[in-house]
Amino acid sequence: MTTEILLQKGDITKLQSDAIVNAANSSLMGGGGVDGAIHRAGGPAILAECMEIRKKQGGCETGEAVITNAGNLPCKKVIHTVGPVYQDGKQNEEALLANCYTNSLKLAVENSLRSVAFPNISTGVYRYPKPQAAQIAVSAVQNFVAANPEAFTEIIFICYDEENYSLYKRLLQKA
Ligand code: AR6
Repeated sequence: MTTEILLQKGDITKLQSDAIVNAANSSLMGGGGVDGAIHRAGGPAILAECMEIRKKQGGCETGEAVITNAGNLPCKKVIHTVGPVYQDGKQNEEALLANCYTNSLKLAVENSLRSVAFPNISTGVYRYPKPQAAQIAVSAVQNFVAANPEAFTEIIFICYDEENYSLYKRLLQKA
């Protein structure tokens, strides 16, 4: 069986994938952008589990991922990962951003989740240049799928803005 890598435009909170990924911050206490949208739509049960994780491990480091319930969302689980704040491209940003995708997928496998949707991590408040971020995201996911061909039925890149959507479209058409 092969994994489909799909592209969609829209709001990640509406998706019924097994897991959706949140572009969180290391406090896990919520914020703006996609993080705010997920907590608003999912309700307080997600934040309550984030606080439990904070108590246990003190938050989540950049490039790492944690998993919680999905509250009122139509997906089963939310995977929270913390993208790097883009500075000058010389602060290990590329490896850290790739880790977000890889570690989220590892966590999905560990939890037997077969479909995962990703937002465009770090490309909002964290200012990662969108063309580079798209390339890193697509490569990280393609590499994971090549190494784990049975793990997923589908992985969706969900783009909220037109620029990201057309960047991903070009990259995925080449694949
Ligand atoms: N569905 C899908 N994508 C979305 C949605 C949505 N509902 N809303 C926004 N996006 P950002 P970051 C896109 O800023 O750069 C938060 O405050 C948006 O267009 O959400 O990783 C956290 O708490 C952009 O392309 O995340 C952190 O403090 C992408 O999601 C910080 O922002 C990521 O933008 C993380 O910054």
